[in-house]
Amino acid sequence: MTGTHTDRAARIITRCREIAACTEVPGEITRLFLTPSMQAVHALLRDWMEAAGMTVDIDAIGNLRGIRHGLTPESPRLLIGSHLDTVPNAGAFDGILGVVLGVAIIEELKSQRLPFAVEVIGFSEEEGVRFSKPFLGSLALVGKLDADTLARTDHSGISVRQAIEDYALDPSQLPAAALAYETFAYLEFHIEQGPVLENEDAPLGVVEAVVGQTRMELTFTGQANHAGTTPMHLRHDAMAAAAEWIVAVEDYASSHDTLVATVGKVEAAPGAGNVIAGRVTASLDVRHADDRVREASVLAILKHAKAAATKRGVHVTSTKQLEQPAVPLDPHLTDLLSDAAAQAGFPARRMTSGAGHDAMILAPSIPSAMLFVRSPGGLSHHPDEAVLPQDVEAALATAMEFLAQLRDDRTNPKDGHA
Ligand code: HGY
Ligand code: MN
Ligand code: MN
Repeated sequence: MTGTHTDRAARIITRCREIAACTEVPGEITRLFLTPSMQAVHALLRDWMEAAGMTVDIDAIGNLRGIRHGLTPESPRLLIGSHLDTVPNAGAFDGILGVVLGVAIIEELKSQRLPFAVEVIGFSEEEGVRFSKPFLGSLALVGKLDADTLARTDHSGISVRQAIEDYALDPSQLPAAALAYETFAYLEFHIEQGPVLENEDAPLGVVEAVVGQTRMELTFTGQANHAGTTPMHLRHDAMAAAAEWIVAVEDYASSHDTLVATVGKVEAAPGAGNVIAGRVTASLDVRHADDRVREASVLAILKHAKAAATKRGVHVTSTKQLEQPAVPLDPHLTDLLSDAAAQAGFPARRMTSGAGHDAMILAPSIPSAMLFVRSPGGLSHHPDEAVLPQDVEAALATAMEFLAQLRDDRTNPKDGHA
């Protein structure tokens, strides 16, 4: 690949925006698990990967997997990737940047021989939007897609299993989606999605750990009734109960340092302005670096829901969709990544990720590391999400340096690491 370093960064950004045009909703970026727009994304990436000499396949959960082979078919394998699905009305870089950067790394390698193969993966589902359960793509790599998960249904009653079949994939082949046994490490590039790097005017960050998260759905059940004839003291208003609770969630999290708790989705039934809401379902997302703090916070927040409901004669239930402990990333790989960033001329601060990532699913199985790229405005999960070309260039330069360090590390292992 010829051209200047700014060309290669510009090309990565252009490709992310080409992928962004593959959407279920014209005029915004919305691409959920195994929806038709993912076919167009796979076609674009397959073209770029095959042009870079990679062998490309789609596994049974819909992950796109491209391999640059090593010296032999049994060569150890470095996995680089991120996710291709989005939240509704998303930005163009969350997840996608990590996959497109992976392809750019392969292009930069040209014919350079490495003592390991490189697999670039585009996970089919990380956000958890369609089936209210995140990480379906990476869970398949570590054998954690259980029968209950395959039986989950989306809003139109289609199960995960059916969605796989509708995408012309075969659920019986899910075991074959497992990590190749020769995979020795996972590397994920991702936008920070927060304000830290921008506040410090830093292009890159090296992630040491990913905070834990609990995701739940609460249902407040009261009594629908006429908005005009029902006196206030005779109501069992599910909306008012949920509303009091949502403010209590904000108050609770605001009074506990570094805890974050969010109610991002609320649905009311029957949903008419002249009817008292009989039933309200609300999401809950609680995150903290310390699992004990997160678990205690969830219990306290559920107590607030009970109090807000009881005082109105409303009943409240909750279902857990995700209980994901905090995950430390691999110290040795993280040191190598820090060294590579410094060597490339971009000293990167170390940090914890408030966002969840596929790396937290893989890290318990294989040494994993993450590099963050600055998010201008600290904005993400929003159409104005952006990256700066010079930061993309810094990430690619760091990646090439990291591969060189990994090559040396694997050919002359220091302090027992291989
Ligand atoms: O929600 C998250 O943490 C990530 O964007 N999936
Ligand atoms: Mn996201
Ligand atoms: Mn993401």
